[in-house]
Amino acid sequence: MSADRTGRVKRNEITAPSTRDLLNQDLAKQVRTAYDRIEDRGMSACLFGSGGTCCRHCNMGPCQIIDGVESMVGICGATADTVAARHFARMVAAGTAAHTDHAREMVRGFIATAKGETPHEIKDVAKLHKMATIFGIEIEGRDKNEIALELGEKALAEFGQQDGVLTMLKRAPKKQQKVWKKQGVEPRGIDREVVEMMHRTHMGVDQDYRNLMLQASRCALADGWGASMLSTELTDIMFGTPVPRRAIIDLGVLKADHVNVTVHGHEPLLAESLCLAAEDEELLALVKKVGAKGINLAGVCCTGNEILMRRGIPVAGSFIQQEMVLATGAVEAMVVDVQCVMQSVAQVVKEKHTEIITTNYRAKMPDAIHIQFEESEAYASAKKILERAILNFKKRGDCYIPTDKKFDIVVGFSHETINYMLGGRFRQSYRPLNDNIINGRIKGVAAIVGCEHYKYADDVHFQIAKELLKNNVLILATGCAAQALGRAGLMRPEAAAEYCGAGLAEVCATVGMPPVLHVGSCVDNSRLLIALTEMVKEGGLGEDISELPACGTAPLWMSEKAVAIGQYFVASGAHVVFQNLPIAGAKAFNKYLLGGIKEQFGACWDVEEDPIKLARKMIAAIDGKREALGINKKQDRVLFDMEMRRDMQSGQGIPGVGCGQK
Ligand code: NFS
Ligand code: SF4
Repeated sequence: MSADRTGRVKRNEITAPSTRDLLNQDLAKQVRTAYDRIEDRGMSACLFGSGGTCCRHCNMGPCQIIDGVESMVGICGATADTVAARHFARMVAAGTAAHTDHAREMVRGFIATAKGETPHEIKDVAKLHKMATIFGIEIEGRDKNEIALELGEKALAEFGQQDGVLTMLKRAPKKQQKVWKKQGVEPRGIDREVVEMMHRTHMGVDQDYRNLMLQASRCALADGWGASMLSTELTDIMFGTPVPRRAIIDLGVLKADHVNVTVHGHEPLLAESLCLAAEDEELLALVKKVGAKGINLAGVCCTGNEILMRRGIPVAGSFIQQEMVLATGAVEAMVVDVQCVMQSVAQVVKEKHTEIITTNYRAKMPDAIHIQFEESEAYASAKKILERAILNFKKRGDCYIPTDKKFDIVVGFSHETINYMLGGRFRQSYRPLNDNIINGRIKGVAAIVGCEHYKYADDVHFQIAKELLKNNVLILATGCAAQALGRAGLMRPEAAAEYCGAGLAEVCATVGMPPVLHVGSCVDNSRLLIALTEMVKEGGLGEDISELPACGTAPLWMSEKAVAIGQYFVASGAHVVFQNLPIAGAKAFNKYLLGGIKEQFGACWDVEEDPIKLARKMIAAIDGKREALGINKKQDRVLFDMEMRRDMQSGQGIPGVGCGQK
């Protein structure tokens, strides 16, 4: 299925069974969704915008630039390369800012928790100690809350830090750290890099695309190894580091006889409080009174991923399903925080009883109800929201839930889980993974991350994944991409036998893991940085991330956050392939991002629209690394002997995972 130049997939081209089913119902035909807006707009995407050469950075413009045509530079003289690079760099800054503000809230929540001001507690003490050690905090003989408070304050200081280097950069492979130092891109403070990027992309400042991209790398690194990593680690300490668990996904997780409350956005502070309040006696009594069987919490987008990973709460929908979740008519309240919430949600529910409740002062919208979530009164705020939803249950009108559309998944593959699962309880390590890569059973590792949108087919993630798995590439997934792969049935251990090449299938069967591992939300891409680093440190696969047989993609990227993520992967030495990037209108800049930048960081971007070709490019990149490492030769097929099996199976005891393990 292809998309025309207006982009975009039409209603009749949707492949997702749940969406198709729902949109065919009369009930759903009454609401306007993105698919209708696509048809109504009917315009082609602007070539200048698509190519990255439209500049609106000052009021002499807007200037549409045509590369190579002297009369078509900007009024200020800016070239296509400058304009496209500035635009690209601003996307990195915006994406980093989003992750940063999210992370800041989590750190503030962490501090409040350490002070005993929230209903949460410090759950993962081992990780607390580990992080404290990285930050040079004394742990001996100290109370966990005392350590957490010091860690939280030190973490918060990294946002406003003006000089020096972010603490967690030192977690990276030594060689990588040297590269950053040599290129002068070690982030000094998180906020500072975003501000400097905005400054340098202002009219008349930095007009050298290479120099702009140095700051874009520094800014992106402040995201990956700074903001996002802080968010992931501190959230884990507070709410628990994910372990494998079974869960369900897709529109069918909504329940007709329950009060359905969906949580949408990114910051799990509120969602975690809702999870606690959903068990409140008073509320449960009220549920009975309105004639419902219970409260069914379900996630959407990355807030969904956060509580899916840590609590096994079902996911009702990913980014492109957010309107569908509401079109069912079965949702009492959609509680949103920040990011990736389409303004249309308030319109979809206009004729329905569903309430859209905004909860963060940063993110309000017309036609929604605002109930400010206060950290200091987290439980009370959560209770108030749920109470509203429960009382709304009686007003529910017609609804349609595609009940047969829900899929089993196994999730919760944090870096710690991968370590434990592969290495076993007593010898946690990445050794078995590295060994299986070296002996060729696993060709390499691919990250499929990021969003979804309507320009290309909605099964792109699945197409890419199938091709990778067939070629024995193990997949780590995050964000909405992970949800799409879960809906496609690839997060069941049984999927290994159905989709993988012999080598990968054998490894998955031995460990009892699915061939696509759900690593978390988009901020959890920082887990991938750590996983890749651990593979390097384990030995045998080179000295830094750029030597690993690994590759990443965010094919259906929509958000600027995905560009920040892509850039921090590239700057960390990982090859990244997207379906498109708005850089094609600027020849030299395009060539630089898709090649030249490799000389500086050991990795570059690549673009490919066709999903199968994209997957093959990833495989070729992985093969290239194998070749360079000298592990590309066909190895004799080694059957697992008893000791190897024991080693790998000592990961047993992880609840809910594995063949025959319950
Ligand atoms: Ni990531 Fe997650 Fe989804 Fe994209 Fe949005 S929810 S943070 S940005 S759309 S993957
Ligand atoms: Fe045009 Fe230059 Fe102003 Fe951009 S900064 S709008 S290219 S004059």
